[in-house]
Amino acid sequence: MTVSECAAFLRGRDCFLILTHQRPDGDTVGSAGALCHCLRRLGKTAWLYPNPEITETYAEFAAPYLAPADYVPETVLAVDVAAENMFPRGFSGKAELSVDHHPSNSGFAGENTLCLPEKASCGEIVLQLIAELAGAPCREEADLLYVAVSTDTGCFLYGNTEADTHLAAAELIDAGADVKRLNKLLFRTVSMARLKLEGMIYTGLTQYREGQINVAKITLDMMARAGATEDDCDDLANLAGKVRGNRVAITVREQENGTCRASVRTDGSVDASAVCARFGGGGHKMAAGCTVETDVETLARALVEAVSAAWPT
Ligand SMILES: [Mn+2]
Repeated sequence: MTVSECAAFLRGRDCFLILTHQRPDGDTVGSAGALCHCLRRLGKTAWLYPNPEITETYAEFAAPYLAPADYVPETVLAVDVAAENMFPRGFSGKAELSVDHHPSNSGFAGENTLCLPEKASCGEIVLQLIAELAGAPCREEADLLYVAVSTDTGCFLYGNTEADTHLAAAELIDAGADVKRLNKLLFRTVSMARLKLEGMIYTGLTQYREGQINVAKITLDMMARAGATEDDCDDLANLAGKVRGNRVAITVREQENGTCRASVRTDGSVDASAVCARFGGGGHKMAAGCTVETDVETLARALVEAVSAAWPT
């Protein structure tokens, strides 16, 4: 459906419950929160499903909108959720509407799907929806949408960042988004546990092929020694690739369930998805992953061998 069709759908309904995705990030929380706030501005009742996995960083943004336990919604919609298996833990039921930007959106909401895969963040789609519903976003919505847009683009650094992304951010700044506070909070502040964990990861970094392959290993023991939780583990897969001269970064992380999860990031010279497919995983040419029942050292060694075997001649 189009943005205006989606706006008409929302205008015709009431008593909304908005779903965010499992392991919620800034885009799903910020987009859902802003839409919730805008629906309330229109006189509607709207709440967010209390996603049990919201991390400390994003808790303050979701807090004013979390549905009370006895809330009975009439209309359930999902924001930034690609498929039903990404519905938040503890939720059972259907969603009538999907607002999303994942190219892989499964179509779980049928024709009531507003999916714009060319957008870097779902926040940009919600910004358009708000424009259609209420005009300019208010200050609260601008803050929430800035959280969405900035986090899904790694503070406007990732390859998904377009001129449109910056235009959306400019609109949000005009609407009063507190970018100074938000940028400091989201991109220039980390927990002590995260700093300690990064220190251990950098210390343990191993290099192959004159530093063109870099391998980071993260064990449960390191996590425990750093006092790190899942909230401290954003973007760990990007650390190894920061070394000058890197072409392939491999990150292997030990999981609680006895498996190891690996992520492979490349400059495109080696097909990460083909490498990970050999271990039952997959992904894209420049970013892929796999989960294997083995230990960190064994998986790291096997991946280095697989990458070497695929090295361009
Ligand atoms: Mn997103």
